[in-house]
Amino acid sequence: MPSPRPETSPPPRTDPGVVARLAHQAPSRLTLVGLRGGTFRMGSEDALAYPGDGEGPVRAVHVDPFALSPTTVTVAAFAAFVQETGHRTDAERHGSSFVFVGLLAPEHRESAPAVRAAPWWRQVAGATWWAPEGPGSSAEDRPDHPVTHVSQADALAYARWVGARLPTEAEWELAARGGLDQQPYPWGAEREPGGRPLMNTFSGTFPDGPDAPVGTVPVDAYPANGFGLHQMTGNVWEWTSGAFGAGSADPVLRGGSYLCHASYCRRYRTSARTSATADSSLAHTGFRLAASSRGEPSAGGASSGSAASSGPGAPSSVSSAVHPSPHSPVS
Ligand SMILES: [Ca+2]
Repeated sequence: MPSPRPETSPPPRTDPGVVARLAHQAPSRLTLVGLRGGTFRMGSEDALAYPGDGEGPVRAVHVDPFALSPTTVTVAAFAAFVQETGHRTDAERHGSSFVFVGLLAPEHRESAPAVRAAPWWRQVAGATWWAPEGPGSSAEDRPDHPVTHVSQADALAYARWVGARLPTEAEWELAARGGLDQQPYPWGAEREPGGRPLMNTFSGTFPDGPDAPVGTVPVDAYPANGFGLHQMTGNVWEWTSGAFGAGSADPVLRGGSYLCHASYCRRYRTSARTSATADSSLAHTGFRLAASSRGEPSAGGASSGSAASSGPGAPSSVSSAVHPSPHSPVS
């Protein structure tokens, strides 16, 4: 993952019209899927795993009951948050964010500096959640795509606003597995059963020869896993509240993205992990929300505070939208 960028300027200003039009399309309620938790086998030591990422060893981990959003937070939902709070993201404050070179118009490819260790990443001045490929681009054509160019700090701010939180790493993995034990994909052992892609990853030759469109897709574009959760792998990396460990306190990201490809980064698996600094913003990183089933969320509770009094498009509450689930993870 690219590291934080030097300061660039000037920071772009959000277009209130764009934000308002996107916010208008936000869901009126926050939906979470209740999960029973339990003990599951976390991590992987199989042939696909990256031991250096700390995927192993496989260990039994207990997770208390919790709830998770079935999709990542959308552009429209994030717009509702910005409209209500005026939140400015880290990318907006820094004045730039990182974008995959293949998504950029030719003139931007020339002007945006490449990341040395990963030259397909370009640091694009003015790339933000509402202008994902920089000036001249707009997220207005993708309200139902995952919001991107959001740091962990931005994700936490959104989560607080709705009275939720980010999932722990163990919660995320239990959820991703969808009730299956020790399978690399949320649906099982095969990456593309019958040759059918079940997640949004890079198809073709990475990075210059894609044979399919590259970039985000709507958050529910592929079938849900056994717990009713969409795209736990692929589409965008997802912030968790966990720390990477092994000497790094940086937050863990899970699930892989539309840039994952078997040739260099097979991190589109249930146990795969990576990290980035908490203020990093990237074109392939978003988040989903979690809440504990009892005793949480603490800040303002589930149905009080700013979330409940928010305007159109804002989630009404967490607890009233959380529904009990018959799902139970493997023992
Ligand atoms: Ca994902």
